[in-house]
Amino acid sequence: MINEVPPSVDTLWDKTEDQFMKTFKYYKSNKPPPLLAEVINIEDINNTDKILLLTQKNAVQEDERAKQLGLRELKSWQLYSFKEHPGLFLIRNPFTSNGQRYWIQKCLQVYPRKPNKRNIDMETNVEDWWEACHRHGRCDKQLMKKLRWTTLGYHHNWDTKVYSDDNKSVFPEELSALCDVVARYLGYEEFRAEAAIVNYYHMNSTLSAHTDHSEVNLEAPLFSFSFGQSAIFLIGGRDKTTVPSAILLNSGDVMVMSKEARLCYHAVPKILPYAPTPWNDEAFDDQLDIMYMKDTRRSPPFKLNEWSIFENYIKESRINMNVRQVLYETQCNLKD
Ligand SMILES: O=C(O)CCC(=O)C(=O)O
Repeated sequence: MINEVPPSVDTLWDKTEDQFMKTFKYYKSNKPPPLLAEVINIEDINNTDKILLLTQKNAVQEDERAKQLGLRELKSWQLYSFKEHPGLFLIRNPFTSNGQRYWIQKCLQVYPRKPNKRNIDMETNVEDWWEACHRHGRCDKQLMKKLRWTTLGYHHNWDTKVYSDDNKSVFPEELSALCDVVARYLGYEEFRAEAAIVNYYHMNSTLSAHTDHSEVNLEAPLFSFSFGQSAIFLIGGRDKTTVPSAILLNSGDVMVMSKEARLCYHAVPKILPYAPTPWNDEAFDDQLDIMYMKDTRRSPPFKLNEWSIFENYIKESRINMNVRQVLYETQCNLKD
C-alpha cells in the first residue's frame, strides 16, 4: 500500500490562494514570453466555446448622440458575453476612427490637466501635462513616460480607497454622455458616471491584481474603454483562488463589469503591440466637432491636423478609461 504523503502547507497554499498570481506571472514574463493560445480573442472565431455573440440588431434603439461621440450606429455593434464570467461583457470596438482619435486626444490633452489629479502631482505642479511635454516645439519624453494615471470626478484615493465629497472635480460631460449611451444600450437607464481612472500604459507596464470596491453603489456596472496598443486582461473570481481567464483587449474595445463580475479580481499583466491602426482607418471628419469636439472648459478646441503627435504616443502606449458610478441613484453626495 502506498503511503500518501500529505501536501505541505506551502503546496496547499500554492493550489488555493495563488492561482491569480501564478497566471499573472506567466503572462507578465518576457523571458520566456507567454504562449497566447489560451487568450480569449474575440477577433478569433475559434474562441466560440468561451464567448457568446449576443447582438440583436433588430431590437437596438439608435441614440442620436452616438455620432457626435465618435460611435458607430448601435445596430452595428457586436456585444459578447463570456461563458465562464457571468456579468462580464465586451463590445468590440464600437468607435469610428475619428472617435478613437477624439478620445485619445481627450485622454492626453485635456484629462491630465489640473484640477484633475495625476500620479505626477507628487513631483511636479505642471498645470497642463501635455502642453509641458511639448513646450518650445520639443518633446519631453521623460515627462511623457511619467504619467501613469489621471482621476476624474470623485478622485480615487490610492491609500485609503475611500472616496470623499471634498475630493472631487467636475466629471467631463462628454465622457458621461459616452457612458450613458453604452449603459442604455445594455439596458442600464439610470447609470451616472461619477468617477474615472484614466490609466496610461507603456509597453512594459502592468497593473496588478485588484478589485474595484470603493464605490458605495456596487450594483452599477463599470465601463472600461481601451485605446492604442493591446492588453492581456485577466479576470478571475471574488478571491485569488480561481484561475483567471485571459482576454485580449484591442483599441476601441469596451469591457463592462457588471453583476457577478463587478467585484472580481482583475489585472493587466502584459501590453502587446497591435498591428492594425484603427485610429487611422477613415479620413478626418470635422463634423465630429458638432457638440463634443470643443473643450467646453477651455479653448481652443482640438485641431485634428495636430494628430501626428498623439499618434506617436499611442503607437507605443495603451490608454484605458475606467468609469464608475459611486453613489446610489437616490444620493446626491456620500453623506446622503
Ligand atoms: O487597464 C485596464 O484594462 C484595467 C484598468 C483597471 O482595472 C482599473 O483601473 O481599475
